[in-house]
Amino acid sequence: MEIRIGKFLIETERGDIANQQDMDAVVNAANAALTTGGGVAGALHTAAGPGLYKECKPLAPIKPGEAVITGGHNLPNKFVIHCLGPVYGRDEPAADFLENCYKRALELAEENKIRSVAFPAISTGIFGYPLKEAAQIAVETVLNAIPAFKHLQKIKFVLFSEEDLRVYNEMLSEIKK
Ligand code: AR6
Repeated sequence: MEIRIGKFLIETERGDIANQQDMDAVVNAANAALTTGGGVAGALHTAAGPGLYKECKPLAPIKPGEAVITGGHNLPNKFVIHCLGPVYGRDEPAADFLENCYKRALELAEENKIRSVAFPAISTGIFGYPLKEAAQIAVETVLNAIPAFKHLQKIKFVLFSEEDLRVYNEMLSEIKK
């Protein structure tokens, strides 16, 4: 699904964050040490090759709500923005940390003149954040940031399951009305 807000485009799709052609940057749901891990991080590091971790290592550790940017190495994207989301039930206030991840990722995108970014549903896998609550924060944070964008033209939310895609699409349909 896609919705247009002025010149800005928000898209959703069911897919793999490690296979995003035509996007300047992809976002990693990282761990504090910026090591390979599983889920999104595992998929991105595997596809990017060992050069990604070599570039990440000196940038670690990062704290919940923080983000750092690296090259895309063997990925089809020029950049990877690594965000550390909150572990649900441990890093509080979780909503603030998650919001900061999206804010910081968008700031880094702007600073690097990035036009398009694909986000996974940060924190909603191994870190246990309920999908619907996390989706609301993701969508609202992007919407609030749009007026300040100078370079960004497109955000894509890449969801791993049909159910997750449905939740995002329902939320975006509400905005469309
Ligand atoms: N493409 C898109 N979405 C995916 C993919 C993929 N290839 N794989 C999983 N998802 P997670 P977190 C979905 O666990 O909760 C890592 O080991 C998944 O279904 O990747 O922030 C790190 O090293 C879920 O909806 O990230 C950290 O230790 C969402 O992406 C920890 O997990 C996020 O799941 C981070 O946990």
